[in-house]
Amino acid sequence: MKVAISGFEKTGKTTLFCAVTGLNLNISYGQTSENEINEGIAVVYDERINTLSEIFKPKKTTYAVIDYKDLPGLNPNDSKRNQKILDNLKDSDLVINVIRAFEDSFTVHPFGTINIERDMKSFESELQLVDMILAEKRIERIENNIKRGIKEKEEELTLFKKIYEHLNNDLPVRTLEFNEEEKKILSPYKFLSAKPLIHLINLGEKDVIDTVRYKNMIKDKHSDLIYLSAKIEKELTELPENERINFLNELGITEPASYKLVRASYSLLGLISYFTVGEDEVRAWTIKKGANAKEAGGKIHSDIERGFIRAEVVSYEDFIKHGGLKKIKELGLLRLEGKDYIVNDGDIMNFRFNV
Ligand SMILES: Nc1nc2c(ncn2[C@@H]2O[C@H](COP(=O)(O)OP(=O)(O)OP(=O)(O)O)[C@@H](O)[C@H]2O)c(=O)[nH]1
Ligand SMILES: [Mg+2]
Repeated sequence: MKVAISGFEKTGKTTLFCAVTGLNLNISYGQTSENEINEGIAVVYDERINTLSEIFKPKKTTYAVIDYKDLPGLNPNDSKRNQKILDNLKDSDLVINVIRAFEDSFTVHPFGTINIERDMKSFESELQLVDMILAEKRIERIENNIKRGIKEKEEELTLFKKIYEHLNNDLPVRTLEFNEEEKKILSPYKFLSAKPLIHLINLGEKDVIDTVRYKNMIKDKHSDLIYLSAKIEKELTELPENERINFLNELGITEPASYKLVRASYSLLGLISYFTVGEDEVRAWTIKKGANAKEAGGKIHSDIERGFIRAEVVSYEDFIKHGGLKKIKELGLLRLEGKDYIVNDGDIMNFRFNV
């Protein structure tokens, strides 16, 4: 599972990447080369893990993580270069489009002016263009094969034509519905505009408190917008813990906005966490939403999946409400679940297995 940070040139992508990964890279002033890609890991901060750690005082505390990569910026006037860059989105499961809303006379805005809606649309169009080329190539290939008497599936041709038509109407593949058969046909093809997308509005430092001005700039209601200042977020990661807390207090907020962004990415990727607890380690384990107890155990070790017997489960809420395992057991709240149990986000689990 990988998140890609993309968008037009000089919008603050690398700054944001540093903020979420805690890496301290040089922020470039000239044009980045088209193969300059940064990769790193972002910690998924979770209040619940902190609380469990305070209770168990373990030797080790382990948060969930997700992979992030930072791509070079797109240029509105160079679609050839853009296509090469966007090729790197194929292996990503979620795309973040960083939009510049900060004023800075030293850094040229790719379009000359701040306009959030235009930049949202332009980025989507770049993705759609790549997808149109892919659909077009596929259609051509199938039609040529049919001409040469090679057997091809009629449904496949119809499907790619439907996708092409949709893109040609300036709509992303994401908004098309597919039946099971179509999904199967499409599984080897990586349409970029089918991937979940977050538009991230990179604000000026003075604007983080009052985002109303920017919210008014957008006509349509979008649920997938996140507002933050990449510069502030990067600076926050570089501060020692106590200074960071003071800084946040001054802004009247409890945690860095980049934590929220990483959590939003996690949930848009369809991921949830279950926890294991003890004196050695308190740990979050990442699973796909809908995974069963047996699969969840397999994340720890394949032996647990193979020799799965039962899982002892208590929800995080029950655990906190009753203050610990002893009381939970007395009250009979520690459930014994079988292999098909669908794990919930925040389940505290212990596996019984036999190999
Ligand atoms: N004022 C302000 N400047 C920012 C912010 N984010 C980035 N910048 C500045 O914008 C310039 C580009 O920042 P980068 O993070 O390198 O932007 P980028 O999108 O990675 O650039 P390319 O990879 O070259 O497309 C630098 O001079 C940053 O200091 C921000 O939130 N506020
Ligand atoms: Mg960059």
